[in-house]
Amino acid sequence: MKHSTIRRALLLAAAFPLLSFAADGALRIDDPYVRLVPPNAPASAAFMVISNSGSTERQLLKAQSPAAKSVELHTHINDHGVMKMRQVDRIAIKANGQTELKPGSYHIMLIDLAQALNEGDSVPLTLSFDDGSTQQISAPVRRIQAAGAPAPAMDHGAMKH
Ligand SMILES: [Cu+2]
Repeated sequence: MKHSTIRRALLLAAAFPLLSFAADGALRIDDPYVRLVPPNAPASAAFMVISNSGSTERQLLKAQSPAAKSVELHTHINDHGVMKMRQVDRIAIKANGQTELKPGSYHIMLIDLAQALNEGDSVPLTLSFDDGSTQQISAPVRRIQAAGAPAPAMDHGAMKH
């Protein structure tokens, strides 16, 4: 009972991520999700689209979540044909632009998961930006189809942290 109340609250938070931002309206988070990984996987990643309708570039500086011991901002680089993950200090969202966090590109790395993820679980995330604002979102755990896209999307599990 208590659990379902919490889940409902998380779903509401996911449905109305803009409420806390109504006054300013510059940053919007769309379609957040966390990759479903096998029960014993040490890490997963969160993806989303961050839109900036303001006239100045914004930077995502930090992400936090109770779902993992450590949360890092990552990107992928192409190192002589091999896709590798790298930690980054920040992820920029251009003025009047958007940045997509997606497999093979920018992502929020969830390292040392607190518990196994199940499809449909909601993972709370707090995002901190360079203007001092924060956004609390809830990202559902989703199965990602590999759909014939081999290396870039598949190498998460093999990466060492
Ligand atoms: Cu990563």
